[in-house]
Amino acid sequence: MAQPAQFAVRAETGDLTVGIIGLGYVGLPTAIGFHDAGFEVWGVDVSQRTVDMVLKGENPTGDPDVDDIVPAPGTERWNITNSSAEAVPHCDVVLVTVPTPITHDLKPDLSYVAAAGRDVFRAIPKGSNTIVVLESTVYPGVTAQTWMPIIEELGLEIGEDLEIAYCPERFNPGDPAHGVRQVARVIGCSNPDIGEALVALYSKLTSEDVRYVGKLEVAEAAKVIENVQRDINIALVNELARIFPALDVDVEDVLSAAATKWNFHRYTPGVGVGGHCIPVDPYYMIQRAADVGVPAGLITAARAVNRSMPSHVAGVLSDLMWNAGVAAGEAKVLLLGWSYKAEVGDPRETPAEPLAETLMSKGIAVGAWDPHLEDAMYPEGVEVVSDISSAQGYDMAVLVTAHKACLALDWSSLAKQMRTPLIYDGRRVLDLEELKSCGWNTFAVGRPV
Ligand code: SAJ
Repeated sequence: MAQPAQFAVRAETGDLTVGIIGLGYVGLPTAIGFHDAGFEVWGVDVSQRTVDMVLKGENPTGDPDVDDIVPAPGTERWNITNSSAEAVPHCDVVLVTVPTPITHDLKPDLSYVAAAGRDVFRAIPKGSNTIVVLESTVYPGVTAQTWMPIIEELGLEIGEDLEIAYCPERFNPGDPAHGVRQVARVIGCSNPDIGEALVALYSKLTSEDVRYVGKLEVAEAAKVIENVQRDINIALVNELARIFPALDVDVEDVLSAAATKWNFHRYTPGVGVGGHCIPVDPYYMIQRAADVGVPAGLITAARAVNRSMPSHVAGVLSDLMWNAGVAAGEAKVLLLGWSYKAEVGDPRETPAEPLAETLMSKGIAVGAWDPHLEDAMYPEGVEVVSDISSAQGYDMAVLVTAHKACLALDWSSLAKQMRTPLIYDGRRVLDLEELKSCGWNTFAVGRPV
């Protein structure tokens, strides 16, 4: 990599080679975005299946917005491999977009960040001053804590062989209005010149604001708290969705009334909070606060509220079916939607899973229909309904994911297929009056029975 000033000039003219490590739902659109912006791109993924699909111009991510934009085989400036050792020596800057999940005991799993970093650092030519940017969501301090020991172990020098920086991904699956080319970015780096050089680079990727915000930890913290705030806001409406029905008040009426105030932020209660961001990122902040001995009671409590929603809803559904005269041990529930979010085919951390598990633990059979998911993506025990017209004899239909395909169902026909026509709107998106006119007995999260 040239000196920061030259880097910025070369960023302006697209005369840089950009490496992207991890071609998932963030990395692949990022690689395509930089390629479209005129840069030479090297994309790396450890999964041979992913590499093979991308090389064929196919989309391995599951985000439909990526379906038609993967460059065709043989496209210029587009290099795809499973080897960082092959790619990194060609690159002036390397972006790392690997998963940062949580373990089963809700602790941050940084193994992908460490492994990707090690592969990249091993391949950096001495004296090249290659910039390595972590984009994965982590908590403040992780980039330095995870990567510096490896850099020292390999005998590399910051400012000579490489620089490290942090630029959080702000990618929103299934939302073309907020793709990698339309979201604002922040950049953290201990070296302001490198920070500003990266501003020049990312300004070629996105049309929105790009700014250097200071040291790594500032940018790391900003991304985590963006999602912590969202989790807390959702937890508030989920808690209210349990309080107001007990007061014989519909929470949606209350939230819509409150939303007439200029700075009330409207969120919607639901069967739970899924995905690889919102239910995960708060645990990074909780861990970091614990590391320094500062309590994170509110963040922890919000997670507990959102995690409790699937079992709470399962209890409500069981009572509703019992009250409707459905014999215990015979009850069958049909989940409409399984993916964690509308218009994407992604079951990660979906609330549908604990909802189904809790229902099945009560002896209630569970079927699921989601046109965005392949049959193999469902857990054991769930009856996969591939064709909704074949769903027969269910007692309760539950809207779990507000896919357009769910909203567009032929509700009259479905009512006739049910043994007991009970419907529970788990996302507060259905017209319950219309459903009632189709013969359904209607219920919803946050609505009095
Ligand atoms: N959810 C609710 N009520 C709400 C909003 C969401 O129950 O009012 C649920 C959803 O059903 C889903 C989960 O929360 O199960 C997460 O939904 P999300 O809309 O936050 O979608 P994500 O997880 O894809 O979040 C991404 C995040 N983007 C990044 O981390 C870069 C998040 O920061 C964005 O704000 C969010 O997209 C977005 O705006 O859609």
